[in-house]
Amino acid sequence: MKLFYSPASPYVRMVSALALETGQADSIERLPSAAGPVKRDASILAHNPSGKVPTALLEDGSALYDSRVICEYLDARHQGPRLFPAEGPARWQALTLFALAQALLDAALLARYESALRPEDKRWDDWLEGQLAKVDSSVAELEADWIDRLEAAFDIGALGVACALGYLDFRFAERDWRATAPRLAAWYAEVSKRPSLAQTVPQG
Ligand code: 99T
Repeated sequence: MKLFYSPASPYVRMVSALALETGQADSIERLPSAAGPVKRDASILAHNPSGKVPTALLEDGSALYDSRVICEYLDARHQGPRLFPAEGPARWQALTLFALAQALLDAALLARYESALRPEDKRWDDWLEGQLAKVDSSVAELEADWIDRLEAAFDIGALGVACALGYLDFRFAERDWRATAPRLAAWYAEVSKRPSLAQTVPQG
């Protein structure tokens, strides 16, 4: 599989970490890319109209996106224990937790683009605060309602949450999400030791 890649992207990190967890990292060829919401990358656009990373290319040239689909595709392709539970409540809980991690990230990324990309005279503080409030309420929900499950099982939901929290450390270190989420912070410190996460710390 070929993968349009960015070392800063938490969504790409989910794919890379899952590939490491499932012993498939060597089968992925990284393609350099420069995805951006304003200046778009024509090489990605040729395969994915959103122009976003991750975008994967299969042997037959067909494209797979987004991170959720690529993760589930890779998980279906190996023989070891699955990160996507196959059925029952475990599956729906894992997918909901994964969706929560994605929603946290979507809000964080919009906040990042607002403050790093948008010209200063066009910024709207209330909108930025609205995105950061989504990040904060997601962290609060993880601490209050998901922490027992996070401590009990490492599945696609937990992997997604770890990548989301890693992105907060990477781009929003000054906001200190740990201050209001001590159990989540302790869980994250432990889970970050997994080679799949230790080897994919965001850079850029
Ligand atoms: O918005 C764009 O056009 C370019 N942005 C991206 O490609 C980001 C890179 S993270 N990726 C996504 O938004 C993917 C979201 C999708 N739902 C998925 O794959 O799950 C860049 C982070 C940073 O540099 O701070």
